Amino acid sequence: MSVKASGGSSVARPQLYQTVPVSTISQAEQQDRFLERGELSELSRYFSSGNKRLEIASVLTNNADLIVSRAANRIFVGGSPMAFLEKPAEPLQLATAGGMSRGGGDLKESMKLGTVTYVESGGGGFFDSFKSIFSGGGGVASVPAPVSFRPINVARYGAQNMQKSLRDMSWFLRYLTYAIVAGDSNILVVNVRGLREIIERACSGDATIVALEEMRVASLGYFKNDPDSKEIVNDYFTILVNEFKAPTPSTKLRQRPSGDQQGLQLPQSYFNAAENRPKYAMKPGLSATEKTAIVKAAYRQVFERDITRAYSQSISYLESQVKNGDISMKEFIRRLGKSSLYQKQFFEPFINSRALELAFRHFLGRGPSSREEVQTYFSIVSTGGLAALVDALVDSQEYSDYFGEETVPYIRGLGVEAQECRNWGQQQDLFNYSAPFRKVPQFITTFARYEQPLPDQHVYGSGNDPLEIQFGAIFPKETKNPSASPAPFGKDTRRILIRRVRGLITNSVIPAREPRLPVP
Ligand code: CYC
Repeated sequence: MSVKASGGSSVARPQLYQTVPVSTISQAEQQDRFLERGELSELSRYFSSGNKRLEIASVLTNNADLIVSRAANRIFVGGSPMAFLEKPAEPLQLATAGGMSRGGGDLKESMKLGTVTYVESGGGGFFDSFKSIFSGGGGVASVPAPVSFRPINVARYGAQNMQKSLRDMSWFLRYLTYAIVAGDSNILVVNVRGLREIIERACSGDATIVALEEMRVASLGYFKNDPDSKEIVNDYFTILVNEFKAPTPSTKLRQRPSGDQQGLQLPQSYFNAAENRPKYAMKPGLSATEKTAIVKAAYRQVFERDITRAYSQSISYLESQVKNGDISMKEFIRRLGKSSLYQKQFFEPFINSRALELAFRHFLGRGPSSREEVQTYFSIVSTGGLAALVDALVDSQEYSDYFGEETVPYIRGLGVEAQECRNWGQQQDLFNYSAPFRKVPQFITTFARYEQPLPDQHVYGSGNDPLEIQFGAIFPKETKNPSASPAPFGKDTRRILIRRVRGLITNSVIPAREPRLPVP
């Protein structure tokens, strides 16, 4: 079997944004509970504002060019910026709430020619808002720009920069509509945080802020008579601007004691977008309810379910000890691991190498990350059984670095920590609730496969070139060792025979076929 680029999983994809329903449900699901009243009423507010949110998105979408145009005209001088706006090939067909359509072609032409700079709206708020500036009628006026702001000269700025600027402005607006529909600002946070630094390479960040503020004013102009919508639009623009102003976050480095696994980087956006996982730590001053919640979190981590509810079988003496502070959370976890319940659930039904993988999940919150690591812990469990394995994991440097004495171990998946490639699919599988239903070990076989030589890379397939002399050898000998992989159609046997005839190899270099698996 070959190793796939995905490392054995095609379905694990990072989700880079949240919506109100998704984030609420994922919180409740992580804690095995029904939605609470507060959450239900938040969802209810979200759903009842649904039509309004769609309407807002629709109005902003229909008027996107006008809004962008107004911002562009504010920050650029000496040309017609809108000529640089790239349009998608497909015209948008939306059920319009604002109900306006514009004559596209002619307008675009005139803008290109520079004859039209401002676009007149068919019935929206843009032009109105302009009028109101001059009439002083309580409408929306442009916000004053910062003193350091200088308008950008179109000719000097260059076509490419202009295109990017116009593109960016319409992207900002588009992402704003996504966030409004999702009811969650996550998609803005993930995409806008850190942009300032990139954009400032080309021009001042002040210009972007002026443009964003101008888009805010233009957008609000469409909702003059609708205070609720106005508030929603305004709130999301505030988030957008604040995220843009915020400093670029640094990537997170992974800490590991061993040199080869140290320093993998997790981009901050993955961290921001990750589902929010509460961490639980047992501290002396907490209330009884809080302590119970923490103990439950420990059960969920070690037994994958709340055992008090699922089996009415609490390990009550341990539970009261940890609640009283007689033993630390770390000790509690260790003893849960050595309990007969754990033994029955996660040790006895499995061969040692699978029990080891599950124990990694329960006590370190991750899957094994290298062949060496598996081998080390495999020999521990083979000689000392479950108790030794639990001790080794709980006493590891990594355990104390991440969880210390007080914190309940947690799953360190995507968004919590940088993930490795070599165990990617297996690790995603291991985090599934269904992991204990799988009896066969996954990691060790995968790591072993990685250590085989590269598979047959002959351009025409070496099966078509049995003597390997006609098409030339294009790979250095050491990377091309076709007979090292398991013979798919028996052609290896033929090749070995042929080679032997040619006196190229002897018996001694025919490598072992499969990596030897540890036998429990
Ligand atoms: C560049 N603007 C970029 C880049 C990104 C974005 C990722 C770097 C990649 C590239 O050059 O294409 C923007 N990415 C976004 C946005 C979203 C996203 C908006 C959605 C949230 O996912 N940009 C502005 C101003 C204007 C501007 C109006 C300056 C006044 O918003 C210009 N953006 C601008 C320029 C570059 C750029 C000139 C090229 C920078 C460079 O080449 O160094």
